[in-house]
Amino acid sequence: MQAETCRLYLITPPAFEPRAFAGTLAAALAADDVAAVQLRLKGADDDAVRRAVQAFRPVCDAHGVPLIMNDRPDLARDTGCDGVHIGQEDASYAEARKAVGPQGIVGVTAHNSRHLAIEAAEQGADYVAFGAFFPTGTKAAKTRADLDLLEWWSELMVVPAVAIGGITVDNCRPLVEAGADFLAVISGVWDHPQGPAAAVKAFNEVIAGSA
Ligand code: 3NM
Repeated sequence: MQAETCRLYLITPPAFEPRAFAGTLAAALAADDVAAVQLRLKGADDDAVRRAVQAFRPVCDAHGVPLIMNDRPDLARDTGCDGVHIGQEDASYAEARKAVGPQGIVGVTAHNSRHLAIEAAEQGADYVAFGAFFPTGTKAAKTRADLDLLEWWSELMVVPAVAIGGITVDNCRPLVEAGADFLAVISGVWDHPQGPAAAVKAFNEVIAGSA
């Protein structure tokens, strides 16, 4: 996952019916540029996660968008996902890399910590994720991150930075201008008043129009 300009990184909503949601996802991916899709199904059993991968895989493939598994390197490997995103309490970077191989994407949550981000980058992470930038109802976010962190990272480091947490079409511009490489979004896309496809278009318009 490399980005010349900032790109959108979609994360699935907290709950969905896989086949129905595959249609929603297809419409979102058809609307405009999306860099990656993360399957995030907290608390679901493994079979439910497998069914979701089966439903989403053809959609992501049709749009050339990598499908990234949240939390679970073992399931990422078993289901043939393109990568895995790990938090600080999930598997280690080494386990994640081993599961998805040298070509797989491994992303690591760094919260608001320069130290955790540098550690992940030195280990070989393909991106580090900072957050939460704004209040979010989707998750009880442990930390708040600020624009200084993004600016500092993007000036010093080449490993891409993902910004997450409460990001919407209306509030994302400063993150883009501060150097975020990816905007990871849940409710700002799936709960957009005009629907997900309109949200994907609108995010891309703000990104294109940012300095
Ligand atoms: N991680 P929304 S905030 C999954 O701060 C997640 O690490 C966060 O959902 C962090 O776009 C968050 O709806 C929720 O706010 C993102």
